Amino acid sequence: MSSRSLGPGRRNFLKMAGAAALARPLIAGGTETSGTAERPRGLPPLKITDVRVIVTCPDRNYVVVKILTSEPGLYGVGDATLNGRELAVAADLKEHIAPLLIGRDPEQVEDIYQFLYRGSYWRSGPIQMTAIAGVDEALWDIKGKRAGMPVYQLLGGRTRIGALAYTHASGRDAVEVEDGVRRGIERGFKCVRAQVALPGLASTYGTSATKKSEEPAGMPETEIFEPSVYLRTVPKLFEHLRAKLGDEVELLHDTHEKLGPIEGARLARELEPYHLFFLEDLLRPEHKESFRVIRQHSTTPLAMGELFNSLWDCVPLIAEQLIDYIRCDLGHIGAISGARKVAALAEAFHVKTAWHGPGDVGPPTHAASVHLDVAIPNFGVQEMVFFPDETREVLPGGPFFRDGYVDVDDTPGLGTDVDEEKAKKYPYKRAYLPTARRKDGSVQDW
Ligand code: EZ4
Ligand code: CO
Repeated sequence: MSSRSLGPGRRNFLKMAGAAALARPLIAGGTETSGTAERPRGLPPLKITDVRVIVTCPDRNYVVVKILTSEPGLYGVGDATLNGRELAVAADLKEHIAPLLIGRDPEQVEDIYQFLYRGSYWRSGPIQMTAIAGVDEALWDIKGKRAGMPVYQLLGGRTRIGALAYTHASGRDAVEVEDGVRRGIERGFKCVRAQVALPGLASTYGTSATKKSEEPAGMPETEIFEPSVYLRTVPKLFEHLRAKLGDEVELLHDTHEKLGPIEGARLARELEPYHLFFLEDLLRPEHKESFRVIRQHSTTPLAMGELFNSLWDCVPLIAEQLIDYIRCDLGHIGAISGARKVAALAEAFHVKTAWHGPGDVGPPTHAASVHLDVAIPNFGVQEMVFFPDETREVLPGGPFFRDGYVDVDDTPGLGTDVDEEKAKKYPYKRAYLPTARRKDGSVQDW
C-alpha cells in the first residue's frame, strides 16, 4: 500500500478535527478509558482493534507483536523477543497487555509507554520491558505509516549518512580470529569485534564459530570459564591482531560481564596499547559503582548496558562519565520511547550510543535501533547481524548494510513486517542460552 493512501486528504482536516473531539472522551474518572486530554488535530480518530502475538522459530525463536487499527490496512509490527524466556513475554502481552490496549489511540505512543511502564506498578525488568518494546515498536511503525514518513523523520530527521556498523569475528586461536577479522574487512566493515576461545577450556562465549547458533534447542550447554586463563589470553589476541592487521581497523571486545573490578581494570589497562574502539561489559550489571575502579586505572574506552532495562539503570554510569558508550538493547528497554531518553541523557555527558544488535532480537528491533542511530547527534556505533533466509522470509524488511554502514530506507514506519502464514511453518522450540561454571563446578556469569 502506498503511504499516500493511509491518511485523509488535507481539505478534510478541519471537519475531522471537530468529529475527533466529539468521538473521544476526556479522561474519565474511575477506569482508564483514554489517554491524554483531547486536543484539536488533523487526522480522524484511530483506535487499536487487535493485538496479535506471534511466536515463531524460523532459525531461532522470535516473538512478534502486530497491532491492528480501526483504519483498514493500517497496522504496526514490533519485536518482543527475550532469548530463553520468550513465552513469558508472549503471555505478558496476550494475557495482561493486549486487553489494556484495545480501544486506545495508537498515536499516543508516549502516553501508552508511560501507562504500561508506570501503570503496571511492578515496573521495569526484562520481561515487562521486552513486552513494552514490542508494543512501542508497533506504535512507532503505525505513526510512521500514518505520517507517510520513516520513523527517523519523526525523531528529527537525519544527522548522518548511515550508522557505522560492527560485525563479529571469532576463532579457536589468534590466527583464526585474524582470518575472521579479514573477512569482515573484505565485506566492507570498518569495525570488528574479536573473541577467542580459551585454551584448555571447553567452549567460550562468542567463539562458537562452528555452531549454527549459541542456543541449540534443548537444555542449556555449560561453558567453563577461568578468569586467569581469560586475562592471559585476550591481550595476546589483540597484540597479534594489531601486529598482523595494522592500526586502521577498529577492534572491539566483549567480556560479557565475567570479571571482577580489579580484573576488569587489569584487562582494560593491558589492552591500552592496542587502542580498542571499546571494551564491552566488563562487569555484571549490578555493580555500577565498580566501574570507578576501572576508570581510575585505564584509558581504554568502555561500553556497558545490554542487560539494562530502564533509563534509571543507565543514569549512574552516564552521569558519572564512567563509560564512553551506552549499549542498551532497544528490545529490552522499551524500544524507541525508552532509548531516546537514554540517548538524550548520554548526550549531556559525552557518552555515545552503541545499541546492542544481536541475532536474538528480531528485525523490527534492529530497524528501531538504526532509525534512532541516524537521527540522534551522539551515535557511536551499531552492532549488526545478517539474518538467515528463513528469518527474512518470516520477518521481511529491516536495515541494510553498505560500505561499513547499516542504514534504513525511507519506507514509512519502521520498514519491517511479519508474514503470519509463513510464521506458522516454524513453531516455537524451547531453547536456552548457555550457562557457565568455574572449573570447581560453581556458577559463573555467562
Ligand atoms: O550474548 O544477545 O554483544 N552481544 C552479546 C550477545 C548476547 C546475546 C544474549 O541473548 O553480548 O551475543
Ligand atoms: Co555483549
